[in-house]
Formats: sequence, structure tokens, C-alpha cells
Amino acid sequence: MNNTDALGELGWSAHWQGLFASIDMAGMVPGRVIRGERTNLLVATAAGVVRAGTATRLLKASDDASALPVVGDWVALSTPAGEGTPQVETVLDRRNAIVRGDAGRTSATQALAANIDTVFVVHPIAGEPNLRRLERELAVAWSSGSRPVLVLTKSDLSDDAAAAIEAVETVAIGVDIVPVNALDSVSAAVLLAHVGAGRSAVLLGPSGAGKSTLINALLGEQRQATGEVRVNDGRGRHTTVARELVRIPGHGVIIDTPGLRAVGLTGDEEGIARAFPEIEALALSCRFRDCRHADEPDCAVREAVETGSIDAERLASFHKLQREQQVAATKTDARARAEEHRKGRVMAKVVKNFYKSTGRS
Ligand SMILES: Nc1nc2c(ncn2[C@@H]2O[C@H](COP(=O)(O)OP(=O)(O)O)[C@@H](O)[C@H]2O)c(=O)[nH]1
Ligand SMILES: [Mg+2]
Ligand SMILES: [Zn+2]
Repeated sequence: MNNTDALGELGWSAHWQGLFASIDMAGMVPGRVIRGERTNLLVATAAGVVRAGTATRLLKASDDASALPVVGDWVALSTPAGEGTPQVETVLDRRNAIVRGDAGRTSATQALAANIDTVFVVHPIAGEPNLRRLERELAVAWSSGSRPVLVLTKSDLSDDAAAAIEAVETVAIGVDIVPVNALDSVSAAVLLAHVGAGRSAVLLGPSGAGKSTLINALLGEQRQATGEVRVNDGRGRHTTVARELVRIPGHGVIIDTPGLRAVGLTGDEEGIARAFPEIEALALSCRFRDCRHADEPDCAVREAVETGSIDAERLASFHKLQREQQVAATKTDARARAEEHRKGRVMAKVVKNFYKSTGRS
């Protein structure tokens, strides 16, 4: 296998080649982050997988943690001669990223995975589907700019798979829904249609849903640790502790993730609009163009809830996610202002020092 093939299997293309070529730094090699963060990365290069750090300059420059290298990023790596550890010097401009907003108090957003074509939203079909969590994850997937596919695992354990699919259809509008038995490689292979050669997918969903089991089935080997869901509290054990990019021979790459308990939304409106297309469509018939579907007169969305064509809980969920998105957007703005302010202060100091040194004031 030549070097280009090795990168090609990870999704390297003319697009990345172009970006990499535009970086004018001698001695750099391209690579893709397959695991880790900050000073402790694993990067796949044409010459193999190497441990790498992140250049101090990059660590310091990023006011925004979401700008640091994450799994899926294409990077330019400096490779020091001798004992030194390779360093990520530049993160090539992302095509997109799954960004997790912080549901808590801080405004920080965190990129979970970068340069993704397909987001597999993975949920077990066996129990009652958690529609509200699904809606949230679909909104996060859409807002990343990649296409979600809903994977319903444990179809072998479900008494009534058809009913479960029907239930999720009401919240996964315009999304492919694939029921699978993740333990069965033939069943799991339907995912491969969405991860052709050169493409990248990420698995998102609660712990214990079968994400790592799916990867093992696709590889035909027990590569990823998997585990039973704890019986006492029904929670997964987080058998998968780190996000990791796995190459599926003959196909693309899939990023395994630990189950995230809370995926917060970012300030992006688009994701919610795409996750609730029927509400967006009806909104065109509301009397007011900026109708919030709250207490405005002649609201087509509320009428639809009254006649039962839209579930009241679905509208409530829409409102909840929208509020969260707006809070996130406000926080992002506030952070941007604070950053401007900080830069302003630094500039003021620089100017003051300059005048001091020239003896003027
Ligand atoms: N019967 C059955 N068990 C499954 C299926 N998918 C996952 N499991 C089991 O569910 C448990 C959790 O799976 P795991 O892959 O670790 O979930 P993850 O946290 O999403 O990575 C493991 O014991 C798997 O064997 C499935 O489709 N059918
Ligand atoms: Mg796992
Ligand atoms: Zn309305």
C-alpha cells in the first residue's frame, strides 16, 4: 500500500490536499486525529499512527475550546527529528463538526467530532423509545451540517418492532430509519450504505445502545469493548471511555463515542428547524411571520395541536429546544463581546506602552 492509499482510506481528498498545500510550513505532514485531545492525541498519517501533542501556540491562541483538534480533524503535523513528539501545528478548516453546547452555566461549546458525512443516531428499540432525547440528538446532528440516520438497535429483543418504528417516525421526519440487530454482522451491514469509501460517520446515542457492538459487527472482530447496561438503574456503564475513529476496511470510517448523558444545543437555529420540519412548514400559515406558536392569534401550529395532527408534547419539546438554543446563542454573543473587550484592553495597553516608550502620553 502506498502512502496516498493510507490517507485515502481515512477520507483524504483533493479538498484536504488543497488546504494542506496552502499552509506554508516546511516539514509538515498531514494526518487525521483518530483519538484523544490537547496534548495527548493519536494521529493517523501516511507513515502510520503517531502520538502527538498540540502546539502550545495553538493551545494558547484558542479562546474557544471548540477550535482545538478533535477526533476527525485533518491536521498539519510537525515531526521533529529524534525523540521529540510530533505536534499539531494547524487544524485544517473543518467542513463541519458535531458541536456540543454546554447545558450548564458556562458558555463553552465543545467539538465532539469533525468532518462528518453521516451521524448515526443510535437508540435501542427494545424499550419505550425516548422521543424527546431523539429529537434533541437529531437537532444536534442536523445543526452539524451532516445527515442523520436513525439506527434502532436490539430489534431482536423487540416484541413489536413495527410499532416502535411507527412511534419514532413521528419525530424522525425525513430521516432514514434502520432497525438492526447490532450483534449480527449481516444486519449491521445496512449501515455501510451510509459510510462509503472516503466517508466519515459518527455514532451518537445513549450508553448501552449498542454503538460499539455495531462497530465490532462491521469489523467482524471484538475491537471495541462493549458492556451490559446496569440493571439497577438502567444506565449504561460507559464501557467506551473515549471517542475513537475506526476504519472499516473497504468502506469509510466510523467514530465511536461514549454515551453522552446530556447533549446541549448550540446557538444554531437551523438544526431545530430541520428536526421539526412539519412545524416549520405549518408556521408559514401562521398569521404573524415571527409567530412563536405561543399565544398569538391565528397560529396554524397550535391549531394543528388542537386538531391532533401535531402532538402537544412535540410542540413543547420544540419550544424547550428553541429556548435552550436561544440561551446558547446569547451566551455565545456574550462571550464574543467579552473577547472583544479583552482584546480592546490588550490593545489599549499596547498603545499606552508604546507612548510610554516614546516618551509621549
Ligand atoms: N440482543 C442485542 N443486544 C445488543 C444489541 N446491541 C447491543 N447489545 C448489547 O447491549 C450491550 C451494550 O452494547 P454496547 O455496544 O456496549 O453499547 P454502547 O454503550 O452504545 O457502545 C452489550 O451487552 C451488547 O451486547 C442488539 O442489537 N441486540
Ligand atoms: Mg460503547
Ligand atoms: Zn404560530
